[in-house]
Amino acid sequence: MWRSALAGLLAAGLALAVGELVAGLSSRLTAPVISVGNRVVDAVPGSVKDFAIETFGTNDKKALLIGIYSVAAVFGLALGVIASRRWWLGAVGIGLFAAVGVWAAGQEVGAPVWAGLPSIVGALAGIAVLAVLLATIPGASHPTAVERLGVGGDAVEDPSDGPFARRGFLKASGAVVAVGAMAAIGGRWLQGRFSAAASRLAVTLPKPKEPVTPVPEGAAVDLEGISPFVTPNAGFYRIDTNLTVPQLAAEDWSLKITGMVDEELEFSYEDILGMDMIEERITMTCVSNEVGGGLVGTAEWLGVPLDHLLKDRAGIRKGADQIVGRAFDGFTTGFPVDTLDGRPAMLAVGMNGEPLPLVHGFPARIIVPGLYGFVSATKWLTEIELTTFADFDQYWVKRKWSDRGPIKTMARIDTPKGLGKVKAGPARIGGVAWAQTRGIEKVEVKLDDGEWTEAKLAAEDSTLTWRQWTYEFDAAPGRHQVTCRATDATGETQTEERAKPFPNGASGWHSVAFLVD
Ligand SMILES: Nc1nc2c(c(=O)[nH]1)N[C@H]1C(S)=C(S)[C@@H](COP(=O)(O)O)O[C@H]1N2
Ligand SMILES: [Mo]
Repeated sequence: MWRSALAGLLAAGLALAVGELVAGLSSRLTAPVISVGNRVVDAVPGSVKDFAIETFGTNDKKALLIGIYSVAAVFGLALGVIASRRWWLGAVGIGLFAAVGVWAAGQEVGAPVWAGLPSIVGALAGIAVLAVLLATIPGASHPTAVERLGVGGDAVEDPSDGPFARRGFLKASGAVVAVGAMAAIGGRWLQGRFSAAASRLAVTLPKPKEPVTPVPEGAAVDLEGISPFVTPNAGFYRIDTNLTVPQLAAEDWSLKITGMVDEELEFSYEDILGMDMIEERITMTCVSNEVGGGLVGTAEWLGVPLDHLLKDRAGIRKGADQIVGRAFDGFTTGFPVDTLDGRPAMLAVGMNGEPLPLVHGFPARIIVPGLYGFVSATKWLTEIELTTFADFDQYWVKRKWSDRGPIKTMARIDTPKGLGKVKAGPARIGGVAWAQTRGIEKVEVKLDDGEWTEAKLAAEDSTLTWRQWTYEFDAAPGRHQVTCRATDATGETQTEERAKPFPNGASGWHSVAFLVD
């Protein structure tokens, strides 16, 4: 029985591995596991996305893939057992398995009619392997055809006969594992050919008309554990719906501006790099960021103002109230035309002095100060459409999230960390606060059940970036709790009321417990 189960597991594994290999043959094909994962991401309601981010952080995608592999493994084990009674049921099972893959692949954005090929070829390989392995298990049902190939069957009577006979199960299994591993590794390697990394490396960014102002003196506090004022690209949070990073070469990319405009336009990457560039430090925030969470970061973005592209070049027609960003991966965003109020919203091509990293949207994305990423920050952008809120619901609005995304005022404690240790005596607490486009006026801190006291604000960079703060106190031994809250420059203090990220961003005060000794 364990051999039958193992045979099923190996057949399922080989089917997936061959699927990877076939997917490596064309940039228009997607490996079955990835397609199925993409459909899961599409289908889950916003609350589950929230849960996934909360539980697995930015490992949510790895967790999903592990989940899919686990389901496939259990399915394979069960199938092996069933197939050892009636082998053709095993074949039907693998066929059903493949049907899911074919369907999932067909749903990929821009899927060709032959999108199901990796699943179909994978399934045929899986069925063949299942048949061969079953033939090496005494008493297991298997197609008589494999016997004619000299595998199993009568040969089982004689251990020395035929390459796969009798105790040959282990040999055959070993061979399947080896072939499967080669197919999977080879497939991943072939898929790597479609990477846009080379295209990105070849890019030389133009200089902005005026270089970004340096971070003002006193805006970045010297305190261990506080977030660096400018977040390095490698440490910048990544949130999107993709299991694999969309690969879009600059040479193949273009940006269309369509819809309610005076003139529809299309620009190549060269065209964009030839335009006047601005460079601005802007703090981005994800709507899924929990109170105290890390889905926020500040970068120096280089790009062309949306004002230039949409107002000077295309011309926004009267009546248009929504700017929709459409991405290569099928994702969409939408934000009010009114947001173009002079703030440096841009089509960004550079991040912290480099071409946009692939995970952050190479070749180009939108950045709008003051709006959560899910309504504005379209990565791998291919089209900007002018339309109305009445006419179009963007990706997350279809999933019941808010259709407006102003960033809520928030203060976060960076140091000490939760249950962190602090030495008794003079000590410093520190963190960041943000209220993009409004600015931070005040951060207050409360120790245990004490009074609210004002923290020391670092110098302000701009209203578009976060502001660091510190608080000095005399740490007495024992366990303590610190809570913080920010007041924005309109005079509004962030609410204590706890809200989950769904549907328009988390609220509440961040608290951290720490130990003094
Ligand atoms: N094409 C595409 N763009 C996208 C998304 C996406 O899923 N697909 N996610 C958005 C969300 S929810 C956020 S918070 C930001 C995150 O940008 P980052 O990964 O560069 O930090 O990208 C936005 N742009
Ligand atoms: Mo987000």
